[in-house]
Amino acid sequence: MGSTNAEKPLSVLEDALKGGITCYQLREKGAHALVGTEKKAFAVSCQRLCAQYGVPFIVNDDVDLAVEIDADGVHVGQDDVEARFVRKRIGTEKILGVSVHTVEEATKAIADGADYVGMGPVYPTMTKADAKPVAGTAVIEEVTKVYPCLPIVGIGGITAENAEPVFRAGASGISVISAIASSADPELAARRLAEVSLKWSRERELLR
Ligand code: 3NM
Repeated sequence: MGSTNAEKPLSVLEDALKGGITCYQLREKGAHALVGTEKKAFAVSCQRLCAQYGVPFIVNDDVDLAVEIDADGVHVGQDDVEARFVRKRIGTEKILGVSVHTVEEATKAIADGADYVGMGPVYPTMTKADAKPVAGTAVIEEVTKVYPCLPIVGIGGITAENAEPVFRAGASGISVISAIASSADPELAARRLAEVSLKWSRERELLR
């Protein structure tokens, strides 16, 4: 059997870092997910790599692990431990991200102390088995109108080619898995995504 990207996640991460990703979230889920000491060792390896590139390292869902290894932040979904408890646990210096799908959930996330919200799936995705129905960009636009200063990161099926409407709707960033991890050239894929993202952050500055 040939080596696939899925078998070399650390080298994919390093390529992505070289390509210019600005934040990394460890999301160790699914049938073959690492657990226990293996998960911790892998997390620490990812954390060290991110530190070398000055990129924040965030842990999805596993608050105990994040605290244990002193990660830069935690991201939780609506079905995970409540964001306000996470904020209490990690303190004010760490990054807290919350997945939201409505203005009401965004309101609660802000009250709970979220630094940013993740919104998706914007487009169809094969990556998350229990993803909600495709939401498009309308709800990002809606949340942006109510909370113009809230950083929103779009997720779900996003590529460099279809990212523009996500930024147009008001997202400050995009979050991807397969666009980088399933690419034949993860560094180039990350570079293209970083370029699109940079273009839009400049555009936003000009609109201010
Ligand atoms: N969360 P890809 S969609 C992890 O809608 C995740 O909250 C989603 O992977 C959400 O970039 C998703 O490969 C999968 O589509 C994103």
